[in-house]
Amino acid sequence: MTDLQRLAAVLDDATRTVTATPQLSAAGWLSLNDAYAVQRAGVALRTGRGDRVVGVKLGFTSQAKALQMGVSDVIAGVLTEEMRVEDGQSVDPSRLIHPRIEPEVAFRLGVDVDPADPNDDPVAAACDVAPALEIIDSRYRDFRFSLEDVVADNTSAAGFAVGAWQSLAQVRSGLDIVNLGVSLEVDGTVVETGSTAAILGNPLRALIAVKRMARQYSLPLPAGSIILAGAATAAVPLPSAPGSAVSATVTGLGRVAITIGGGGSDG
Ligand code: OOG
Ligand code: MG
Repeated sequence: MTDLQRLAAVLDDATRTVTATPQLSAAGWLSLNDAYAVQRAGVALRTGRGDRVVGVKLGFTSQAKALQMGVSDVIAGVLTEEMRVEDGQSVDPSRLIHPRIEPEVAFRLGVDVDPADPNDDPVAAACDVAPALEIIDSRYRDFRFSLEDVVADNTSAAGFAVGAWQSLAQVRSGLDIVNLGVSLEVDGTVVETGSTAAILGNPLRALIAVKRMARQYSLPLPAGSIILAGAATAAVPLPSAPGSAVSATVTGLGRVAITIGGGGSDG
């Protein structure tokens, strides 16, 4: 096992035992390239257990998030099938360390994008768009990290829910997706508001950024990939009370919701 694989195993254990771990960067030698290698090794541990890669997420594409976390470079992580929460379904908070939730926009690729092929246009490849929620759960103590730490930790990815997909071309023919209202609601109360413009000035730029990051860090972008463009607002703590509901609404795109499960006799 290499040192980088060992770090991936530490983060994987933290996830599986629901126990926060010290920041890796404290050791002082982890480069950004190393951090992406740790991320890949961590994803390999998941897929080795039967999980499946379903997409890519971006982080820190909005100022709201960069300011909240004190980290300003755009980062990319991997989404897997086990992270998926169906729209309207519940999440079990006992499997998460200190989860937060944030409203996002999701795209879906209609055709393969070869990150190395300059002729592949990721915006043209995106066929669908939907409102989305992301659950982030840093595996680090106190939800604090450096850029290298958070990349190694698969950008805090823990869960995501996507609302009803709509054809991106159809949406764009009637709606300018560059400035749509975004809100995050907890138990019916709006707790954060923003605009899709917060995402790199235009959420379609997230697709261009994803292709660039995919080329740099060996992330695959096959047809069907889900792309999370990044939160449009700051994240809020995921409520823990069973039955609580969280939703994200993007004007013109619709709404996606999850509820908090657990609290039953199985504890
Ligand atoms: C890192 C992930 C950031 C986003 O949408 O900006 C992110 C974190 O905040 O823990 O997913
Ligand atoms: Mg996010």
